Amino acid sequence: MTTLRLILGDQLHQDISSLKGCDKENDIIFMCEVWEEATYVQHHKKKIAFLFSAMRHFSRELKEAGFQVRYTQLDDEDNAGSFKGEIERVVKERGIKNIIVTEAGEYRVLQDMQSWGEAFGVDVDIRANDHFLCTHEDFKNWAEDRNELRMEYFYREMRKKYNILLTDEGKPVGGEWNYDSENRKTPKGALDIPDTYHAQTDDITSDVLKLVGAKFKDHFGDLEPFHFAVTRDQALYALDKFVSERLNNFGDYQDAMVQGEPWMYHSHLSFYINCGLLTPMECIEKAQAAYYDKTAPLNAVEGFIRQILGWREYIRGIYWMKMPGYEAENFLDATRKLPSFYWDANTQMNCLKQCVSETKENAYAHHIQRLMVLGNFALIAGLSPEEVNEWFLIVYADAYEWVEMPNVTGMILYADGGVLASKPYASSGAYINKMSDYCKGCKYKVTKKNGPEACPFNYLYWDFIDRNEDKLKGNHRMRMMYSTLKRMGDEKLDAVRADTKRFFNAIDKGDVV
Ligand code: FAD
Ligand code: DLZ
Ligand code: SF4
Repeated sequence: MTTLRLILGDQLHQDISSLKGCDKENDIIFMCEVWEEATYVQHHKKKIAFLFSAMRHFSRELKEAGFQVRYTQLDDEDNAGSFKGEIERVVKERGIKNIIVTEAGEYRVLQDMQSWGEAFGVDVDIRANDHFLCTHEDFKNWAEDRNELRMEYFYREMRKKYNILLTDEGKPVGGEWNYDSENRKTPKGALDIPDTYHAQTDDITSDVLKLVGAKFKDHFGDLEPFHFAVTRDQALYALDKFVSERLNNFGDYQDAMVQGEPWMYHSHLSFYINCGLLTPMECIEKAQAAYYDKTAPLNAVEGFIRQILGWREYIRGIYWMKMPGYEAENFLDATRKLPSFYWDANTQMNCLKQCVSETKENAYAHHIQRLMVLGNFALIAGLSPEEVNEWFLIVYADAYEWVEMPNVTGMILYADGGVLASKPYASSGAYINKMSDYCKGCKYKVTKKNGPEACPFNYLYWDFIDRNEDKLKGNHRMRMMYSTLKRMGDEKLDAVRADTKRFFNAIDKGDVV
């Protein structure tokens, strides 16, 4: 009996659970590029090109490994345009009775999968994705009965579970679980940042670039230059290059932003981990080995491992715990539309201009740009969670709803009322000025609090605190802000409110702010 084994665009690893026990003689491995997936939001052109090229390369590797692969390209005449339509087509053509698939990363697609059995009269075996390091059940068990969920405690459990950076006595190596306080250096003088990985364009990628250029003209972002890794070998090379060249500085400059340096000392591995080309554990193990080999310091290695073993798994746990319904959360009742400069970078706020331009060019921005510039503005300006979620899902090549949504709804917008983060990550221009050199080249003055020349982050921050007093003043971590607000006096507060009003009026009129 022939079994159909479906592999989605973010499941590109030969060790994926849907391939376990595969009968190479009889079973069909099925992959499809479908219009619905490429357009349910208008993904960045580079993101589509990256996934299609990686999918095509992966299907070639599967064939070389002796699997029988059926692959539908986007422009194939009979392409049904959706996962469901494509599955129906193959099921009918081949008289399929069994489908095996690894569970989808996104709730939307999982729901679709769960309907196939009844719709097509077939047996659908949906298997767990064991590339993630915490199962849904383990996360639920950890989260149950806790008053507050905090990443730090989850992360310590994960360190113990996988015996990562632990002494023989089970204590954290170096004595501390977390070295974040060492990871906030501000760059002084020129940094010597190594080049990022540049993959060569082969025939497969070249075909995909032509296809995407023709079919997705209206989508956001620059298609070229394109230099993502698109095979496992290339992704492994990018990982090794990161560990040998950047990891030693990863910790020190983790929170730093420098104009003209979009990549800094970050790993740029999220694209590859999220689509399956790399496993999270191999990234963790290589970083850990660098510490024991004394080629990278503990603050860097622990910091990097925490992002993957801690944050990434915690974020995913929250997503599945809160879905469905997480997409509708709006604790602060934020309703403002996304300003057009999130698309065209046409703003005089230099920090936002730089971060949006780099996003458009690279389908990448590093964490602190996403959090403290793009996200912080969205929070303090009261932008609608629905619009902000859609933007973040569109613009980054590593974006899938399971990881994007908790970062946006929970981490930057506090729209879940504190499930993910203990307080809103709101800040004025002072933080951006401390951690970057953006303010030097800005029309606005970061030291000015009010008036047309003042940095908009300064008055928007206090307007945010003032506007949300009822909802936030009970949070003990916000106590200091509310006592400062109380001391501010009516005159200053009126100026904050007037500046905020002027700023939003200008945006609403279509002025460049
Ligand atoms: P590094 O700084 O080198 O970190 C190493 C790895 O840790 C990353 O590759 C990633 O796998 C993991 N990681 C770090 N932080 C997080 C986090 N907060 N959540 C999950 N994983 C994390 N990450 C995505 O993968 N996809 C997204 O769509 C996404 N959207 C985000 C939206 C916002 C508003 C914010 C604040 C963060 C978002 N992140 C997202 C998390 C983080 O910004 C990216 O993972 C990171 O910038 C990717 O670049 P890197 O590989 O160079 O990361
Ligand atoms: C992001 C994406 C895009 C743009 N296109 C496809 C596609 O055509 N075929 C496919 O299998 N996967 C694609 N993906 C990744 C899927 O969106 C991802 O697998 C699901 O969202 C996971 O639930
Ligand atoms: Fe951004 Fe304000 Fe600095 Fe300008 S002055 S770059 S708007 S933080």
